[in-house]
Amino acid sequence: MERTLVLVKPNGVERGLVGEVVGRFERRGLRLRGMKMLVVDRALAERHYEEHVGKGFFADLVSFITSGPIVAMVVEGPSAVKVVRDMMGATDPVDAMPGTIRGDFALDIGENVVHGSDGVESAKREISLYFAPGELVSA
Ligand SMILES: Nc1nc2c(ncn2[C@@H]2O[C@H](COP(=O)(O)OP(=O)(O)O)[C@@H](O)[C@H]2O)c(=O)[nH]1
Ligand SMILES: [Mg+2]
Repeated sequence: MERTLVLVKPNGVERGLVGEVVGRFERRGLRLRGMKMLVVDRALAERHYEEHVGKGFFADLVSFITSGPIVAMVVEGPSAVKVVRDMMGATDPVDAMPGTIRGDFALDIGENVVHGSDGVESAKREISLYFAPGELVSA
């Protein structure tokens, strides 16, 4: 079993896609172990996206992720990191396959509706940024 962090980004919340995104994971058989709505502040955004510090799009990335409420969730299942990434589709929605979340609901790389951790270690780090241990439930 693995756990991964999923965010519905501000445009996904604004567009009313939270249920759509959560429903896809639930119907696939993945389990929700924690979920909350919050507004990300600059400090959390910079820690979350620390691997992208110095890149040309970093300022836009921080500005966007802090621009409105997001929904953060911990999703659990077999190979959850890969399964979720596959269901989200390519980072650039123009390259994302139809049937994926980004392939069905996005066209702009900067506003690609969802975030999913890219590995088991980054998932642990990112989950701890958004959730205290007591906020997560066990199987
Ligand atoms: N504007 C812009 N945004 C980007 C670019 N690359 C990545 N991003 C954004 O930064 C986020 C984090 O990048 P990355 O970790 O590489 O992609 P992800 O793991 O698929 O979300 C992506 O989801 C995009 O929203 C880029 O070249 N231009
Ligand atoms: Mg990433």
